[in-house]
Amino acid sequence: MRHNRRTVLTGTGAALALAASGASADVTYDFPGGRGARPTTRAYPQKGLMVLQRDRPPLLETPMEVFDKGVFTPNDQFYVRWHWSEVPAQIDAAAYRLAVRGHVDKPLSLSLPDLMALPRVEIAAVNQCSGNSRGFFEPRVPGAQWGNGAMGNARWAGVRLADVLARAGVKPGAVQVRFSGLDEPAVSDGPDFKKSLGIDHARQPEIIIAYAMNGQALPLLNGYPLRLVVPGWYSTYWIKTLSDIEVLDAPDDNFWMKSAYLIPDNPHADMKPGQAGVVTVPINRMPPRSFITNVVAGASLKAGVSASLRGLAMGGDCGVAKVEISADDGKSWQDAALDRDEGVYSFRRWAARIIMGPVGSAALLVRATNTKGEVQPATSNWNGSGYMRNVVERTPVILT
Ligand SMILES: Nc1nc2c(c(=O)[nH]1)N[C@H]1C(S)=C(S)[C@@H](COP(=O)(O)O)O[C@H]1N2
Ligand SMILES: [Mo]
Repeated sequence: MRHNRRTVLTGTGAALALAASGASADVTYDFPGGRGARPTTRAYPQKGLMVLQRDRPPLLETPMEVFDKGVFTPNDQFYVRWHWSEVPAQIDAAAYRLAVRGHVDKPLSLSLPDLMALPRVEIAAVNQCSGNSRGFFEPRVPGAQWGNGAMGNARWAGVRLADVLARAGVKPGAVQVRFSGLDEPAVSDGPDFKKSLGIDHARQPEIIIAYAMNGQALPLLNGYPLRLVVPGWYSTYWIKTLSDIEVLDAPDDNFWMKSAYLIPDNPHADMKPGQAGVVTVPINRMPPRSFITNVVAGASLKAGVSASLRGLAMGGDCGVAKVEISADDGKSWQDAALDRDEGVYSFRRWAARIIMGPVGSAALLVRATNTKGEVQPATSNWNGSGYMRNVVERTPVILT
């Protein structure tokens, strides 16, 4: 089912020109081994100031200071990631159809009004790229060298995937549901971007086909008019410009499930560089993470007095139970106060006052524990694809 495909985003042309002119670095990530300088851009449609990671396809990162402003990430600074450069440039909403087909009783072709006639549900959820924070891995790994801004939190509104599947009538023997959108491979033999979820997972009530994000239609670059939202799971499954849902009666062995987005099959997706015989599985649920958002690396703070810290935490695929901070590089920990709970899949804001140590260099740490009792590790995981980075974040500061 292919329709509504157009190319060349007007704004992308402008961004290409900016990149080609060799725009100077506007942000510098503290990546091991350097190479962290990046330009910022305002050249993309429906987007404000973004960090430009790549222009074709557009990979735009949310500047870190945005995360200090609120628990939800504004649509115009929400990060953007596509695999193929032929991204949909305009959508004819009146002609848009979502196909539901495969191992079903009654294949469907749903217009946007058809879809919106189903019960509306809302859920706050973190959308995080599997490769978020990849630039911090040591040794360095190939792939987009993201800082920590390939994540965002939004209130998504739409309809339950389960309701749509029920309308089509899933036949006995279904094992997975496969999703794809309007974007196309740049080369004709490239594999179309498709991802699948197990049938039982696909029927969970939190999985929605979203038509709104923070109370507005999705920005085109974030998947207008429809995207899948899979709360608690990495965003590789959150298919944008969702146009095709296919119920499968055999496991999906397409490239993006069988060969890409695989992680070592252990709780932290961890392995040693060069390690042989590592068993892999498709990436799936997210672990807890937390960040200090009001102090940047290298900042000067006053020694011996208390300082206010605040930031964000996420539980992964469950809620945040606890956030702790340390002003002495992890020797002692203190609980932070958790802000309003927007739902288990949302970011959770936290705040604390903590006494700074004596004059000199120091490190501020933050760690989250989720409601399953999982806590962030003191040392980072590592894997060759740079997925699922997780470690207690450390912010070096100078006390004066
Ligand atoms: N149609 C389509 N959906 C997609 C992708 C894509 O390339 N095409 N990339 C996925 C990946 S890997 C990520 S990280 C998220 C990024 O979502 P965002 O651009 O809205 O932040 O989209 C997901 N959905
Ligand atoms: Mo991603």
